Amino acid sequence: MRTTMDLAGRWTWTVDTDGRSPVPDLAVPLVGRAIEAQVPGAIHLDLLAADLIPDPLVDQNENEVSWVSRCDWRLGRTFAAALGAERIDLVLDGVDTVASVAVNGRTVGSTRNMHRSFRFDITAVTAETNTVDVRFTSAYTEAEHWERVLGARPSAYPQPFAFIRKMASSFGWDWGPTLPGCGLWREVRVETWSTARIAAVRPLVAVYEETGILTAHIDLERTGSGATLPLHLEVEIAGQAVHAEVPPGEDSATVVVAVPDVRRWYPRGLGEPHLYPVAVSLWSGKEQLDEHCTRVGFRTVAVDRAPDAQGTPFVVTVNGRPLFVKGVNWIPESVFPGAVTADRVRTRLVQAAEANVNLVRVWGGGVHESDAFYDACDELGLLVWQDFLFACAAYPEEEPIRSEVLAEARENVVRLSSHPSLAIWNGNNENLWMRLDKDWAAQPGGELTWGERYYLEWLPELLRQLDPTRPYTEGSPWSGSWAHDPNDTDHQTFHSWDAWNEDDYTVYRDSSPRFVSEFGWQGAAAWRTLRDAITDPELRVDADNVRHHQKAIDGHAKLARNLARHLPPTSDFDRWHLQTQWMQVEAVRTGVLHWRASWPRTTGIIVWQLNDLWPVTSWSAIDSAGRCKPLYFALRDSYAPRVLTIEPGDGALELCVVNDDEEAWDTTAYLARRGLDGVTAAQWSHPLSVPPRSVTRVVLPSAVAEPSDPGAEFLVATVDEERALWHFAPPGEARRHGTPLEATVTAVTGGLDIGVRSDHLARDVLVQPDRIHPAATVDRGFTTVLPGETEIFRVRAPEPLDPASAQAAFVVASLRDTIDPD
Ligand code: BMA
Repeated sequence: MRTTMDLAGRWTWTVDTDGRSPVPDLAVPLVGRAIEAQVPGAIHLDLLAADLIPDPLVDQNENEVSWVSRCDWRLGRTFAAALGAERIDLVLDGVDTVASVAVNGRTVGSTRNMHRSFRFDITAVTAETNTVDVRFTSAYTEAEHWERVLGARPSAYPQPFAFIRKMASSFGWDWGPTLPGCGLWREVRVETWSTARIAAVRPLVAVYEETGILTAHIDLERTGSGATLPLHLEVEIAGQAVHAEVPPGEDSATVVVAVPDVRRWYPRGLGEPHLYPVAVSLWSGKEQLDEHCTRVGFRTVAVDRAPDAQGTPFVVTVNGRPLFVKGVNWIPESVFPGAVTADRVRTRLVQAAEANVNLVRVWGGGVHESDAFYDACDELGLLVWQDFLFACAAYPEEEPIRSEVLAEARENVVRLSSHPSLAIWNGNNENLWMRLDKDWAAQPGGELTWGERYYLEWLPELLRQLDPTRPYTEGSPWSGSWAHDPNDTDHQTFHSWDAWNEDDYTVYRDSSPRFVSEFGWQGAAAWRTLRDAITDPELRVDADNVRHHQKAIDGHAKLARNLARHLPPTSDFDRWHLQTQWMQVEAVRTGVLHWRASWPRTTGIIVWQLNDLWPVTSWSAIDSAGRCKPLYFALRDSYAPRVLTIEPGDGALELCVVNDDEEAWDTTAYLARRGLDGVTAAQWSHPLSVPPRSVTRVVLPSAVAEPSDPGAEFLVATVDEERALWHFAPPGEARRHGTPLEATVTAVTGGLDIGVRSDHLARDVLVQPDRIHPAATVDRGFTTVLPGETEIFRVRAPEPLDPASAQAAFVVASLRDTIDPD
């Protein structure tokens, strides 16, 4: 039977002194020094733990540690091996990135692709005690070499990430620092085996009414003596075992199992994500040689792109049922890929699921996500859209890049094929669009290859061979062909970025793209997260350290310009901080609700972005410390199965009642136009019968929809538990009144309940729990308190909280508190 010895844990780094490494003069000389390493891990983290560099994520230390990325490094350890098996393999699930690997001083293999795994036969060089030595060449040395050889070409960023198969965003992005590192970022082990082993299992599923069909494609590897033996495979699922003989000389087999009365896997909102364990075992006579355990889920998935009268839709359909995609874009959880644990990934995905998300898009500047990521999505009923790893640049189609791309794609298509959550493969992020929109052809290097054949030929062909069960889209955005602009609101997927970059969020309401696979708005990270990342005694909006934690070109200026459209300017940090978070909520909520109300023309939204990989002002809903920004709660509420929104229709306000549920919604809508002091100026009610998975729009009569005094009135719609508000005036122009918020703080088990009451409308009250305690959380974001009502914010923490702590500045604050008195 194959045995495995885990080589995770303690290893040792030394800087490679072959002359290229720009080793700085440190207080403790680096050359010759042994530095403790953790595997899986990353060079920066180990240097930090050894106190050899400052925290790269604090202040502007990113710049100070840039030498680390330019050095060559050696990573080694010793290991004992049990001899006797026919084969001993060193298996590396992830090498970041350019390395040569030696065992007992003999080179056994080399790597130049972080997105592949490697298996090196070390039988001939292995003794009872051994050394393994991994010599990393700086990623820059490799990338700049191929950039010179193949020719520089257009890119959205100055770094050479398109010339090396390494997580693009480790070179920096418009939300991330430039810290490309090296290391063994996934598991490492020694495997010993004889006769044969299971090399790969590719279980594809189909479902016909009540019957699930599992087709398991199994690849074997044999030793020299195993080549002449007949072997035997067993595939077990749902209490059935199906057998297959593998004659001598053959090294693959396909086993088909029918599962009657199958329980299907459904994504969130459609049903339960039912999973079936599958065990594949390999035998030689009565001797078991190997076993591979996995899980599958029976479901069909398709994207309906049949042209219609309005253009080309993009309808994700699971088990034959079309669904409205409530998605989030996912970026790597750390700029140091080896630092991402299974627990961390799971926590984040649970947060997504609790925010009513039903699809996570793994963006192409990151990685093919981990088994832990996909296991969690399978269990949580989250669909996954996985990009192939290309983003925002022209990529060379020449060698050695092409072979590496195809090898990594082949391996990951097989590795991820068992996961029912994996619903869509996507060719790239924005490259087809940028080719046209940024006029790449006219730029230096524009005459060179740029990646089109990956997206339009090679990757779809590879999927046809290895996994025809899942839909493929050539790019995001993509309109289906060059006949239309790749980013066309009438055809397939659309990225909505003009609003953030140039216009205003209100323009979201001007169109209803068929499927919005990216849109978003920046907002500051939680206060505590920024406070921990910036050591200035006081946080100031314009401080260099604060600006360093903003990576978008002109990011602060865009924030200021966008805020100025809705609020009087402020230079006070705490006010600015709350205002950016408020604006992020307003913008994203406006887009989400408008596009949900545009169903069935618009069939999905993927908000940019769920998570962050360092403390930064970015588009994320959850910051790098795992703290929920107010956007998180707005997303949860606007992704709820049933929502209301008041939208400016054709000359009149409309109430849109969105019912993304199995049941019809038979009810009554109550509308009231009220004064900020609560007095009702007009009211109206209307019976509703909203069929399942549909939207009903009701034009509101002018009596409720038209204010007599816009600065002093608001509109509220109530349908059962749901509520929607419409403010007739921007927050800076609403009538002021003297009454302050009344906050009643009560100590309860696990934290504090903060009841907020107001005699007048208190627009957008926010409780910031991290200003009370670093680990405190709250159950809601910006909440408007209606006149005379009380809203409870539940603050929870791992230790008792002093009610007086809630009195500190900006723990409880409303938007109004950020606007300077006239
Ligand atoms: C899109 C994404 C990312 C980027 C984001 C925000 O272009 O694909 O590349 O981070 O917008 O600008």
